[in-house]
Amino acid sequence: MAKKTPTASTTSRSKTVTIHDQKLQRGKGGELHQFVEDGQPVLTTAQGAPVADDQNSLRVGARGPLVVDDFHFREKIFHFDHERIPERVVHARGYGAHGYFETYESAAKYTRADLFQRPGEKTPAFVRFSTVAGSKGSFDLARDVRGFAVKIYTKEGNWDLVGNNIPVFFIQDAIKFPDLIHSVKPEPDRAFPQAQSAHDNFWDFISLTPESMHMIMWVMSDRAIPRSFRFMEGFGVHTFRFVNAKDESTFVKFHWKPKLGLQSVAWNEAVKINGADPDFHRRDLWQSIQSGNFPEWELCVQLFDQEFADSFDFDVLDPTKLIPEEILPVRPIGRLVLNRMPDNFFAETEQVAFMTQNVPPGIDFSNDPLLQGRNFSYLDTQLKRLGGPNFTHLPINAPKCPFAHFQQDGHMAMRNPVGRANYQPNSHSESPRESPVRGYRHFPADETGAKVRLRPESFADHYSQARQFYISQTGTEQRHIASALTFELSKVQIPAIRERMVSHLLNIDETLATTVAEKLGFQKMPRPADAAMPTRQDLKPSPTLSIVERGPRRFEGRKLGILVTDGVDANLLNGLMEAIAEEKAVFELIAPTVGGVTASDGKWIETHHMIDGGPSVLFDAVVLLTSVTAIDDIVQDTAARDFVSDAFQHCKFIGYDHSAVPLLEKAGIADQLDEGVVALPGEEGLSAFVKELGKLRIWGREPSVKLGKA
Ligand code: HDE
Repeated sequence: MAKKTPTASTTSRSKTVTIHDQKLQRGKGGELHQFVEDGQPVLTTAQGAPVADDQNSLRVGARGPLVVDDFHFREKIFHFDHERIPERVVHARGYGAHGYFETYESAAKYTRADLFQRPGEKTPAFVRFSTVAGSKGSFDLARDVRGFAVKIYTKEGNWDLVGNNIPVFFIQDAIKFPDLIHSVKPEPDRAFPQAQSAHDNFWDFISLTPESMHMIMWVMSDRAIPRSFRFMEGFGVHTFRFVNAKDESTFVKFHWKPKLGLQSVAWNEAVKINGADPDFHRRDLWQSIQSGNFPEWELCVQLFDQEFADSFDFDVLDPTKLIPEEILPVRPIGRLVLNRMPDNFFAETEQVAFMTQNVPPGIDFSNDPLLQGRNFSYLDTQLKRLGGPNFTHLPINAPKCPFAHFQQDGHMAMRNPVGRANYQPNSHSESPRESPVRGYRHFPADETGAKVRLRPESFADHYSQARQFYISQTGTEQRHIASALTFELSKVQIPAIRERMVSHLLNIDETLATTVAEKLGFQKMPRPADAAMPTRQDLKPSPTLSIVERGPRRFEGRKLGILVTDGVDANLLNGLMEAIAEEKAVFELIAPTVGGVTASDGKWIETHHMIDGGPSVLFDAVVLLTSVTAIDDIVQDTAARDFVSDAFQHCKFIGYDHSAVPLLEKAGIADQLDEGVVALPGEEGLSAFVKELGKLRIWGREPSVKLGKA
């Protein structure tokens, strides 16, 4: 059959071309796959046959049975029935974004990793944030560790730094991982609770696992309820190795530091966010990237040699320990910017396969037994989840550098090797060859020893760093840890588990232990837990471990909630919106009804939320801009009262127009006003008010808040 030449370039994307007198559209991959009629693509089957009717299945007569000839129906339902793949056994709920890594300066002295050689060079990256325990459909603000998994598509292969937002881990040996995870997941007989550690099984396991105490302090702190993915740190956790071109090794620990500083929410707030917006974290990332506010982290490293490792108080192979930044400062070597959301959640965020063993030349492992166990585990999980060995063919997982190997066939093979030879060695000159110079060389560590099952003595101190973390927190943060422990243990039904936990707390901090015991109604204190290493080291506080100490002091990247009514002072509102934009923050307007309000200048202002759908827990600070004519109605609205009393209880700044005073009264806070409740425009003006918001919270208010007096 004579073929017509396409009328458009075959390399162009999303262009319409004409072949065989038919208009066809190119897909993003350049493939010809869509008929076009009147500018709109024609629906087809997966085999490409145009579909005439997608509303009615093929049947005999108007009311007769369906017929098996209906291949379109069969294919459509078949595919739908197979849409689900197993969710990740841990970190099932996640959200990802694309971006790039930019190198600050050459780190060639320490590593030959190609991505760290040339200052200013950008390398594509994909990041997936996650919670650990909850299933895919669970809520974002669970008290949980957050995954912080980064895939960097380097010119010498993908590097996956599969980290968390907490620098230590619960266990020291990967063989305990299934037990840890079974204990935190819903209990097997009753299948609840979902996405919660507050239940017997988790605390039973933890209280029998003293090595988890350091991590438990972190998980009970506000680190486990971050305000946004954008405001949390990431950690590689384990000690890795950098290896340079001379095959010299330097130990390295990786840290991601958010440019906008650290921020978490309060527990009461987290609980309410989960109801108001279970997608709070993913919506936040989506909105900030879509609006061009690209989140950014610096990649920092702690570099050290064997001599430092030998002199350090703890074993650097023990993943339940960190190296305080005050002892070994972090050094920024590049930055990560997230600037593009995936086109399709499933294709990218769900199918992305992270594996700790994905390292390019120049990055190597240490003997951390948890890391080594992980290197073994991640390949299996991808095979199970993605259904075959060719998951590296999926665009999100494929390297972006050239690659050539002899792996072939298998389910869903999309890129089989070309040419005649599919074996090595061969005598074909065009066929790929090993390269001893460029190729990955494992660091030739000298390893000897008997084959044994044991835990090294150097891993035995489980309490010193747990205490160090606790004493490094501000009073507010310490109170939050005590409340979190009390809440979690209050859900434990077996008294012996609660007691066992308090006996560990006694080895960490006596006041913490007594506070928790009192709140749990203990009649007498248990004995301190027996410790594998009886003497706890008296470590100095490490202020870098506190969130509050290292707050951002800026409102940039945060969100103000402005409650408005009809008659709102137009000047005040416009001034506030300008001040917020100047600070590179954002705002949303909340109104008593859906749609909008009419301002004092007669102009209609569209609003984002009706008050019931826009509670103050969704914002970092709030402002009440009402009017004398509307205030009588709004004070009757319980959602409006909660808006104010929650903001107050959560120690947020509240700005208000003088007409809103009755709302403060109705919310029961009028006699407790402090420096965080500010009459607007205020003596210093709106810009000064917005600058002040950078303090984020008036934590000093927390112990004295009294609600319900209206
Ligand atoms: Fe993971 N972990 N893990 N983990 N992990 C998985 O791999 C595992 C550990 C982490 O967004 C699984 O693809 C073992 C520490 C993140 O896709 C699985 C051990 C740290 C993610 C697995 C650990 C992590 C995972 C499940 C004990 C922080 C999500 C699905 C030795 C440094 C990645 C998957 C994503 C996912 C195994 C411990 C981080 C089963 C055996 C420590 C961020 O392979």
